[in-house]
This record gives sequence, C-alpha cells and structure tokens, in this order.
Amino acid sequence: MQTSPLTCLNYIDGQWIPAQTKDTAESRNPADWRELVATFPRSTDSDVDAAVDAARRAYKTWRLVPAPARAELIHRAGELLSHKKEEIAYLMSREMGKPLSETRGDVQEGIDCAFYYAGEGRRLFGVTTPSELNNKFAMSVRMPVGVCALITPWNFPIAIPCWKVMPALVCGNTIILKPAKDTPACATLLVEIFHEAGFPPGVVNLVHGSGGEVGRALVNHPGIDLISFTGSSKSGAEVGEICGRTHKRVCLEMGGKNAQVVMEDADLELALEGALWGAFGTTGQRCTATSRLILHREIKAKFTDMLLEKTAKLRLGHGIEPKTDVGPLINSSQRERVRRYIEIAREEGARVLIGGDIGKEEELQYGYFFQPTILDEVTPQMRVAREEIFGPVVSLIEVNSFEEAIAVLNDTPYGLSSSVYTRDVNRAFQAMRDIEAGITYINGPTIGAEVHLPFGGVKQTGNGHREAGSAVLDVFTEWKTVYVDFSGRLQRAQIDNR
Ligand code: UN1
Repeated sequence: MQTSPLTCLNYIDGQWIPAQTKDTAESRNPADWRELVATFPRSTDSDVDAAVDAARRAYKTWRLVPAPARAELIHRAGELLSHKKEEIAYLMSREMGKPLSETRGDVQEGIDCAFYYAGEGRRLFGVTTPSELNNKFAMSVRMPVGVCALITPWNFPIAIPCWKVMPALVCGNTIILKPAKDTPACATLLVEIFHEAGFPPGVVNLVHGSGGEVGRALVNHPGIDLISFTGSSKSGAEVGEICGRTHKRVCLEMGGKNAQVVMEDADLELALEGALWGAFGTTGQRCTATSRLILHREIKAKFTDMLLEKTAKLRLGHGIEPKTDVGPLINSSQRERVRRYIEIAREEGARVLIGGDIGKEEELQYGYFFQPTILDEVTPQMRVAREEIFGPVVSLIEVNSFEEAIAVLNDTPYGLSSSVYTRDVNRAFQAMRDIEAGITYINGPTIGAEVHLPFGGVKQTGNGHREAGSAVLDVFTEWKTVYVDFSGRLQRAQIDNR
C-alpha cells in the first residue's frame, strides 16, 4: 500500500503536468495532520485555459464516436477501478478520514456507476412522436452539450466524480474535473484510471486548485458549456448566479437538513440502527446525513435512552483501524464550524446529552476528531434545527402526531433526503406523498442512495435537476427535435391539416 506522499499533477490533453506557476499545495491526513498524503498543483486561470482548449479540440471528434464505443472505455475504467478498489480505499481513508468499510463503499459506488453508464451507451434512448401531418416523421434525439466542468466535493472523492464524469462522457461530452482541495490524491488515482482505460487526449482533463480560483475560472470561462457542482449552498449560489449571467447550463447539488421520523408504532431497534448510521456514518459529513430525529412523544424517552447507550460505544479513530466507527472531520475549519454550532445550540437552549466536544483521547490529538453529539430539547426554530452542520451532530425534536412529524420534517429550507419509521402502510404512503424532499426512505436511514436511481433535492438543495440514474441524461444532453418530411411538397403545420 502506498504510504509515501504522492505528487499529484494536472492532467491536460493526455499529459500529466504541473501548474504553469509550479505552485503547489498540500493534502494531509485529517486523522493525523503530521502525515503528508500528497502535494498537488495550485492552478490558476492559465491552467484552466489550457484544459478548456484541450477539451474543446477533443470534443470535435469525441462527440462523433458512437455511444457504444464511448461506453466500452467506461466499462474498462470500471474494471480497472474494481482491480484497484483496495488500494484506492486505503488512500481515501488516509486522505479523507472515513473508515475502510466506507471508503470501500465509496469506490464500489464508482464501479457500479461505471457499469451502469457503460450500459447506457447502448440505450441513450430518444423518442418518436407522431406528426400531425401525413408523410412526415418526428423524433427527439439526445445530443451532447459540449465541454463540461465538474466541480466535486471531498466527502465522496471517488463516487461523486464518477456520478458526473461517467454519464457526461457516455453522452459525448468532454470534461474538466476540478476535485476538492482536500482530496486531490483520490482524484488523481481516478484520472489515472481514465488514462489507462484509453480515453483520447483532451476528453478527460483534471485541474487541481485550492482557494476557489480554479472553480471561479471554470464557471466564468466562455469555452465551457455546462457546470455540474456538488458542494455547499453558499458556493452553489455563487456558481448559479454566474451561470445565470453567462447563460451556462448548470446542475447544482447542495445542502440538506435531513430528518428521520420515528413513530410510536415503529420497530425501535431498526430505527435505532438507522439513526446511528444516518447521523454518524461518514462523521455526519454527507449531504444526506440525518441531522434531525423527529420522535413521537410516546417513544421519545425510550428511544433516546437506546440511542445514548449505543452512541457512547461508538469508537472514534483513524479510518484504517478496523475498530474505528467514526473517523475525523475533514479539516480544522470544519471542526471549528461544528464546535461553533454546539455553542449556538447551548445559547439557544438546547441540551447536549452526549458529546459536544473534540476527541479527547491521546491517540486523537493530531486529528480533527469530534465526538458524536446528541442535542435534546431542540425546537424547529433553532438554528441547529435549520442549518446544515455537516458533522456528527443530531438534534432530537419531539412531536405529538404523524401530521406534526411531517410538518416539522418539511419545515426547512432544504429538501434532499428523509426517512420515516412506521409499521403502518397508510402512513408510509402518506409520507411518500407529503414529504417535500427528493428522496424518501421508509424504514431505512436517510443515507445510502444507489447510483441507478435519481438523486437530488427540492427547495434550496438544488436547482431542479437530478443526478444519477437515467435522470442525469437530461443534464448532460440537449434534446434535438427532428422532423423529416418525405411528402415532397411544402406541408404547413397547424394549417394544411385542418
Ligand atoms: C453526498 O452526501 O454528498 O446517499 C452524497 C448517500 C450516498 C451519496 C451521498 N450514496 O449516502
């Protein structure tokens, strides 16, 4: 397994190259900041220009490669990814901090994604529709959009880039990947796989950066046709604003304030496992993480006791240690943000039942650890109940009825994931209908989306698009409507057939 620091480079037009300024930045292990995981280029506008030039040139021919042939390369990338699953999972645990079971899952999501979109190469279905005129044929076909900039976060450093890169490529687009500054090494291993799979130069490009300069250059660049962004609501709003001004196609996937409802008729053991996984899996750093537990009055005391008992047993630690349940937060500013939210919760009158502080043990002193935290006596108006924290913090909110539970669940600016634990089939269907979220789980936690189903949210979570599944084809293709008139004469729609 790789342990010496990796030297990451940009990948432009099929070549591995440093930033033109030769500037670099560092990626360190969040569980032990003394460990340097990688150095990576601190790129600027001129590196982005070079990548856009390469991607534009490659687009001219890549769009004409038959989709099944494009898909074969994606299939090959999927095979390579599965051969390297263990190596990448180890590196990801060191670079991003989550436990090996989770980093293996992250890579597996990338593999699943490859095989799903490789299959899409032999579908990419269009639609035929009858024309209102005789001897005229009408159809709609999918066309690529052009050069796509894909801006990805650090919490799923393989899966999320795959969600974007693979469908973009199968649709005939060329891409520039801009990975998060916290996980440049994972992105580098992924792009090495695309290189080895044999994509022509310029089809896949990688530009590293830190501090927002590369992201801004991509979003403002006139040579880019589409931005697909996953990250914070604050950055997403900025991206959306610029794309609005420059008329760029944009897909935004942002925050969540996801809730799990536990009704009085629920299987409490099952709901408990779901709550622990949803709230503390990935140290709460998923946009789908459970950050509110909406508990029916009748089971609240019992469920809270059960939750406290299990939470107290969760082991904080390094991702590569098999006994670790919860890894560190990604960096110091994220830990500071979580710490600040605990202060806010206290000021607002919430009670910290467990956790609420940084990891205290000796072996945790060089990492950004934060204890799994449960806040009680939270009301829906409090900031901790409304704002995305992105850490291992869950708020308990008590309700008196199913209707109140759904109303509280919906009372947030976000609408990504949601979950209801109940044995009542009528409530299950009512929840499915009334919850304002892109994803609803019945008797399952709020996390764990699968790549072949649409992923995304309503309200301030997104801008109306969906990723994953076949839904993302509407992001990465433009519909072209084609009429073929074989009557040999001018036929006037709306006139000659009346
Ligand atoms: C994210 O949190 O940014 O639903 C994506 C899940 C994952 C994807 C989450 N498969 O948990």
